[in-house]
Amino acid sequence: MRIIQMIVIVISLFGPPISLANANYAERSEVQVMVKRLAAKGLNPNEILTLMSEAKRLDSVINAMNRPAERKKWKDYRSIFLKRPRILAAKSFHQKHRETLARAELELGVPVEVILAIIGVETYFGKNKGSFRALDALATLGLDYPKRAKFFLGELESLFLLAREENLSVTDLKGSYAGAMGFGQFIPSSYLAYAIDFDNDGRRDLINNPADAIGSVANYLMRHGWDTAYGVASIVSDAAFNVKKMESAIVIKETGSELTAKGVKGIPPEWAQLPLDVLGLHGTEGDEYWAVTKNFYVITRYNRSPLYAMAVTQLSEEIAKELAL
Ligand SMILES: [Ca+2]
Repeated sequence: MRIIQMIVIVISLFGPPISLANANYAERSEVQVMVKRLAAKGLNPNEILTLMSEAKRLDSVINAMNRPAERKKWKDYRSIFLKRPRILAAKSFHQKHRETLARAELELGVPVEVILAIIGVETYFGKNKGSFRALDALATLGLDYPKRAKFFLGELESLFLLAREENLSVTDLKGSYAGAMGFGQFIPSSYLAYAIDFDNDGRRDLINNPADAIGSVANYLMRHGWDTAYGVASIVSDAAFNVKKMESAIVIKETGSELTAKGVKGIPPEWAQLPLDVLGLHGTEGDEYWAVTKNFYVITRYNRSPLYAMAVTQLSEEIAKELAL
């Protein structure tokens, strides 16, 4: 009797926590609604429910959502991405994919160094594509993270549509804690909308095919309005009065000459007629102010954080210098 009790205790201490691992997401009312919508688009409801019953709630995903890198100040954020090894990794990725990158710039109008900087910041050129199952990450956030539930439930739905469209297995798809996948970390809805087959093999593979990833990053920026006619950001001074909140979202509204007339110094003369905003950042040597163009805004369509967009901008400049582009 005692031995049996001990065995029971040992099993309950060290055995698999079956009831905890399985959150029974298939039974949730939100999932039933999602399944109905997907069924209306021709997906098999039983297959989706089976997959949802296999989806796991991951506390690590919720914890990661609650401490994003974007909460850092610019001086700390910058040092994560503007390091020498990442610039050298860009160089070696460029050596391998030089022709594809050049073709992306030619056909889609986004500079090679900007494409490289995005892939470099997102995944260190494919080295850190993420090891969370997209199904688990999106189910956890869509069903157990009320703050962003609506958004992530939408992405979960897109994940099923994506798997059908690209003939992928939902349970094989891996990515970040937020369900972003592949070299450029596309969330499922972006994958569906902006991924392109850039090597013409009949598939859009952003996870294992760097050519498709390169073309798709460029396509994403092009479709959001990238304009090769002008730059991204230029440092200015005497601009503090024009910045309501440091390190906050930008609104492109005043032209360069309007800002100059108000007293902002250092706006590039070729930006006189261009709509701009001024971004304030807490830099290593105190507060710094940048005039930013619509291209900067376009980068924030990839990731809303202005710190992210500035990291991409500055990394792209370092890469351009290194590659003599
Ligand atoms: Ca392809």
